[in-house]
Amino acid sequence: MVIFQFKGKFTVPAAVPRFTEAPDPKKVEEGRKGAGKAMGFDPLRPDDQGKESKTVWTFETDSGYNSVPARGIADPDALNGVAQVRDKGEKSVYIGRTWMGPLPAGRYVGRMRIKLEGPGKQSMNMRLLIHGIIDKNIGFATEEYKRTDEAHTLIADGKYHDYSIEFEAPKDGLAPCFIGGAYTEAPDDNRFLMDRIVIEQLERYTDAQLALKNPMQAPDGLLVGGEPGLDVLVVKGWTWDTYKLGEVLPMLAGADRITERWSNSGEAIEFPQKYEELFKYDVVVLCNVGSYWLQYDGRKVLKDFVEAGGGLVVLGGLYTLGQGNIAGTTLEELLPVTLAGGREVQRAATPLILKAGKGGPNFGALQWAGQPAVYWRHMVTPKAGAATSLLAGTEPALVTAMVGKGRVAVFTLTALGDKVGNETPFWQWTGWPTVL
Ligand SMILES: [Ca+2]
Ligand SMILES: [Ca+2]
Repeated sequence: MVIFQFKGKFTVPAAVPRFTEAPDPKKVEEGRKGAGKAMGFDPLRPDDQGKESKTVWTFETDSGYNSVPARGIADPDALNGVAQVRDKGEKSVYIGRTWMGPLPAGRYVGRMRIKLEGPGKQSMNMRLLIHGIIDKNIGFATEEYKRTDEAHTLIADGKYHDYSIEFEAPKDGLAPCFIGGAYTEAPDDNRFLMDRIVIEQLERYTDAQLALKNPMQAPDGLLVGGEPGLDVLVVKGWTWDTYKLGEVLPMLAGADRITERWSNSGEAIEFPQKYEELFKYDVVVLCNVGSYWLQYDGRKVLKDFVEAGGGLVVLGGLYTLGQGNIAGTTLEELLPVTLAGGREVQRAATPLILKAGKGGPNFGALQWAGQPAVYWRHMVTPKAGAATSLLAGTEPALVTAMVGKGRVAVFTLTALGDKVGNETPFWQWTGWPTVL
């Protein structure tokens, strides 16, 4: 049980409440396959329709960064107790929410939860803005205006209703803005409230769909590798230092041949989007990095880079592989493993001891006496034809395969967990830098 204390005091009950029901195995399984997104609604409110899944995002109009100059007011009907308001006496105010994203490419509907307290004519104009891509105005009004479009008619019955706007995000990483104005001809008689905007994905575009919209091809004659010598592009996500990337890569390539990009929680910041930018490297290392922020262009360029002879190393963690929204992308096609899904990083019942497997590289000569151990690992499966040159217990720890002229290596282990006995966490083992 996790208790969040927002205000006041909470006393833990003297007698710990017992669980009266065993967990539903079907729900547990569903949860394991989910995206692992944080909840954005209040599960204690039965009227909260904020169904949470990897395709629904809830944006309160009174929290998060919002550049719409709107005012919040306490409202018991608002799902989080606060809504934007055009109060009595006000003829016209700004309402809305900006930067609702980043979203993966696809088709969406934005549902605005709005309450009108009558009587009198009221209207709302909503500007749907995705910078550089969409900028259009959608009008909504009460029926006194005798609008014929039912979907755009506002209901002034003192209750919250959802009003929808559909839109397309033609590429990954966009963040729509709903910038609106609420207006009335009878400011002393009525009030307008906007609680939240729920963005629901109607269709996610696969990379195959995006490829049709956006054909890309490496320029003729462009070769992988750039200057002579090893050039490495590394995206340093969380636990990069535990993995000792900061020591190992300079030993391999020399510090001046390493280009760093950063990732906080899976997003690769400023990953190359053009063939000429990526093909000057020999190897790309993605440490705990997911697919969204590579964007379609970055994923496609990376796939063509590997097929043309580049190397790709993927290091496991909470934000990558099945937990990095890689399924359905060109990145998934590159991987020598089949992903398990949104909860695939799981703790081993007992530490899994690393040992040499089959196929190159040959790790047989390393000092195995230290019992290098893995605690949490991705529950992924090697694809046919892949080599498993490192094992954790009997499970694959390093899986490699040729893809076109290039090679891909996936470490299914994560640098997470605590020592429990005489074993050594693998990242503290003397052989680990050699393996990496
Ligand atoms: Ca609200
Ligand atoms: Ca080179």
